[in-house]
Amino acid sequence: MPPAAAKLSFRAVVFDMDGVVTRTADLHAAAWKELFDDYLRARADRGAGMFEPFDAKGDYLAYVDGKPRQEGARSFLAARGITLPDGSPDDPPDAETIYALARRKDELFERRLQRRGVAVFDSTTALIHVLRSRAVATAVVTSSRHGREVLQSAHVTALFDVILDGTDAARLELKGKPDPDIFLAAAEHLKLAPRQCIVIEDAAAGVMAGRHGGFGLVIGVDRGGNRQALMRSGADIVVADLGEVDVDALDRRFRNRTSASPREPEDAWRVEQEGFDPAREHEMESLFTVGNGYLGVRGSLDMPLPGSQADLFVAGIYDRKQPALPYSELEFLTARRDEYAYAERVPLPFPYRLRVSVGGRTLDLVEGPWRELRRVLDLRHGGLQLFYLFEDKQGRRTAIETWRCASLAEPHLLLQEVTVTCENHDALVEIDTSLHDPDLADHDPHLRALVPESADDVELRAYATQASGYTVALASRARLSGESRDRVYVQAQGKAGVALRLRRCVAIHTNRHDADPIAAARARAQGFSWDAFDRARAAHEACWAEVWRSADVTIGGSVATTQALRFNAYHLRIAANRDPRTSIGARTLSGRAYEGHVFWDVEIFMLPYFVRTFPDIARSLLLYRYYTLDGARSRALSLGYRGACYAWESTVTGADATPRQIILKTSHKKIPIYTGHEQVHVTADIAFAVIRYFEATGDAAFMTEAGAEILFETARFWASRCVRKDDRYHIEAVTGPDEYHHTVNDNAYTNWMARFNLEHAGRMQRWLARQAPEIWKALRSKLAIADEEPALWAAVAEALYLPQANASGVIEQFEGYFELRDYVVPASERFHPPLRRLFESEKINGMQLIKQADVLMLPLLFPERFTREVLAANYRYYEPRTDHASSLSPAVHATLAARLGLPEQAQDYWRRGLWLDLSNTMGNGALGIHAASMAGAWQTLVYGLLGIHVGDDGPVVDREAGRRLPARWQSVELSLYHHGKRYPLRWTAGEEER
Ligand code: IFM
Repeated sequence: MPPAAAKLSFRAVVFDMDGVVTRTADLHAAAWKELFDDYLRARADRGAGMFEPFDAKGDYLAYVDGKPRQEGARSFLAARGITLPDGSPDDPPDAETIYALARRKDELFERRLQRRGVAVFDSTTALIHVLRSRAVATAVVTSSRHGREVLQSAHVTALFDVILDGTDAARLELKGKPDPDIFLAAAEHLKLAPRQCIVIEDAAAGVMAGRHGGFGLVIGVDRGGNRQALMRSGADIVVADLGEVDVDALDRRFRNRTSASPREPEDAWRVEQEGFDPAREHEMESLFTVGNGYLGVRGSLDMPLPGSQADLFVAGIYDRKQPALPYSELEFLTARRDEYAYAERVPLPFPYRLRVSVGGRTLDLVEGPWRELRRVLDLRHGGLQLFYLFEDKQGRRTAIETWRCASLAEPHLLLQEVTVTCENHDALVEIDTSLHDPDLADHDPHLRALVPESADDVELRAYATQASGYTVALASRARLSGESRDRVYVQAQGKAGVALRLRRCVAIHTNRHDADPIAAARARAQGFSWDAFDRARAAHEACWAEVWRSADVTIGGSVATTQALRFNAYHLRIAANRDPRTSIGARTLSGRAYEGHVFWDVEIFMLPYFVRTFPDIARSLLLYRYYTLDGARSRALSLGYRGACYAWESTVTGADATPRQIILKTSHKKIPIYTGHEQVHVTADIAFAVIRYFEATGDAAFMTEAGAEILFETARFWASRCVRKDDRYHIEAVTGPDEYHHTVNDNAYTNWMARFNLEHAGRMQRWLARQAPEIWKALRSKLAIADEEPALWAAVAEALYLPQANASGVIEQFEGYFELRDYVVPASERFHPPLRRLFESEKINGMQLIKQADVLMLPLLFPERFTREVLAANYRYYEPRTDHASSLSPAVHATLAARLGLPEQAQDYWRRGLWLDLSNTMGNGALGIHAASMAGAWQTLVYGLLGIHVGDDGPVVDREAGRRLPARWQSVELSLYHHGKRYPLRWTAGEEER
């Protein structure tokens, strides 16, 4: 008798129909093509735009695949900048409405169906038979109204316990994919929870729906060219055909995945990862970073592997560029920059390093053999746990559990706890806690090891940076439980089932804060009492409880969304500290990308978040700009201007650290980078943030001590940077936020921001002269502000040319932009890092293709200055021309789509930003998380989806918010600061109707 097959953990599989079960996807694609090509050609013939045919692959997959017909038509046309009225279901097929087009598509599809009949994928039906023989229920869903007929003609209805098609979806008022409604309804009909089911889909929108519905596992089927999109949309596995699926292997994946997917409220407090995938290990290290803003440590394994990027970063520790380290992508490098000693943030040795051996055998993932690995990031308490299970050929199992944190209460202190249990055997256990890295030169090429005088009970390590003269000292103490002395290397007899516990503290100091960092590290480590370990942990956790009082956002009805929001809030908090001499790098202290440089990301994307959650951190981030004013002044001078011109990429002195070129690793081609000297809008962005901070906090002390000086010096810069031609001022040779176009004149965004800067400097001068005349006097003399200067700022502001909306309501991005070759971005080219574009940088400089929101930043930052019509016209124009190669872009589009009453687009863009790191949707998480996107997603939720308005009486949620929020949400709770007071806010579904 064959052995009985093991019971499977998943209870049902929900199949998408077209392209997964039936071979109907190509019929749909062909019908859409015929429909759109006819329509677009007819439009072009009457002079409304150029004819650009529908791409039956790219456009089909991106805009219509998996969606209900009306939605598909609307979303493709929107991508081409065409908006049609919805019309009504009775519209004749030749009417120019969404309903009419959808109906025509239906007719074209039916005609094809009748001609060709329906074939099925045999591998899919074979899988269904195996599943059913193993007591797994099956369902099929489709947004096609003909779903049932199609299944009947294919003779497969008997294979499914539940069938839901477009007709059912309309009757049940289910929203189309990427909303998860139809999958959720299938699970409900099966009387199962989504987490007990697997979804199988071939469309990116469907994969997203499965993911957002909280299904246990989502399988993508790539029938050609769609693998990346399916992965980016959140597929756990992508196969070319279901013939590749082995049900038992699938069950293992399901068990691993479901232990990681959030379902219970408590799951929203942690992020888990099971198993080990060498290709994704660097990405995991970024996600599982612990830190406290003073320092960050990547979430590497305690026993690092040769390829681990087990970095410690201390804020503000930079050194001269090492060309061998990556810049923003692994595929390119930047040259050595000898002239600047603070060009690159320094990776430092891993402070939690362990070597463990049991019975003389090293236990790590190289030596193995390991059976289980799990990482759990405890968001609530700011700690990381790792669980390893090793099992040798003789079946001897050893479990290692570790916990680590970077204390939020005492930022120079790291704690670690290690438990080793020989589960079913006795053996000698050895734990070596030495911080020595034999490959220091490779891992940390900036460092020269110093030889500090060692002390008996403390392991001391110190390093000097090559050019910048920093000293970093680490002092580590470790003690095995039950012992009375500390040892770097411990040995103990392990007994079956008995846990051996080791605790460690590591102190980290640098000469940025301590004259003698080695002594300071030693003193802190030696001063640490083991009796106080639990107290130190409790103090750290109490600080996190405090963090969550201000930063927590909970979504009733979506554990996964709450988890993502908390994950982002966790990362934003561990990126920031209250040291006004440092700020937040684009990828925080979680990775090497962008060399730890500080961009406008802080002032425009993150500041609005900190201002409302941790206003003291916001203040400190602005003070960083105050302390780097001297660098900005020297920069303005060296460029031939007055005042202060902030660095596009900044480190610690205010000097510009942007590389002048990058080098492609493959071809060694050198690509010039213009952003450093041209992206001057950052100067006005900082002034803008100063004003917004002041408005939100009323912090007059900040304004008089630092803010006003920033405003005056930056206004001075603009007054000298603007050039007068005829009767107007212009700003020439700049790069706007869209980095695909350099050396342009009158970039609308730059000009608007400069004008804001000039105007507000003038206002502040008048305010200061009135409120604090002594301070104004002192400042005037310190900065040698001539009597006529404030009037000049006002005059330049007044006469500064601001590109205006044209007859269609569209503002030209810069002089001559509309004359460039038009380019509507196909879906397949969206949301990728800009690497490929770099190969053709000069070509794209001549096209209308843009990298990220540029003109659209204006209605985002100045909502009251643009009518709804102008906002809509610009959104319609620029959105299809944007490839979102920057992680900053989705949140901007999400907020504006929400304001425009386009909830589906808003939610779609929002999810992209919210899950950008957790889903690694840009594929470049290995070098660190994307802090601006995280904070941008928070801004979209608060100001876009919830429509929160902050008036004199504090923040208020818009009564119409429910129209923009996902239908499944029952409530949102959060709190915001305004003028020193924290306002708890709540939105509850259905309340507006009451
Ligand atoms: O500041 C951004 C810029 O807008 C696009 N490139 C990446 C930078 C860092 O995030």
